[in-house]
Amino acid sequence: MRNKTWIFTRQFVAILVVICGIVLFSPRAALAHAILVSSQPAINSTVSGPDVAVLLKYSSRVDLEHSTLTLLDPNGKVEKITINSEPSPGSLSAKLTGLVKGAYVLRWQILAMDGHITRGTIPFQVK
Ligand SMILES: [Cu+2]
Repeated sequence: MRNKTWIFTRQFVAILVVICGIVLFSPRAALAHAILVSSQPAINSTVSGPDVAVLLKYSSRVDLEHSTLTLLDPNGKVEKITINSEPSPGSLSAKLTGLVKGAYVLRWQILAMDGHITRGTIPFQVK
């Protein structure tokens, strides 16, 4: 009973099984929310001013439009920092300018592609 419809159906089922397998097993990382993997400046590090480059790397892709960076300066003033770009998927960059000597806290809040928001803080010193 090998007519054309039967062969087509078998191929269709085979393709379906392959697609399901790819969806279920391959992009595990893409389903997780974003965790900070590395940061520049590093947490609790001391860096030179007045300009400090920021590079944050996450464990999954992030939605830049719904992600924010703020900087708490030594005087207690909070400033919103513009996110410049996504140098590679899951990372973001920004530039801090005109920093004086003292203690700062960079706060990040990001939206991962799975719809989860994560946030954290990066305290650092400018010498
Ligand atoms: Cu998540």
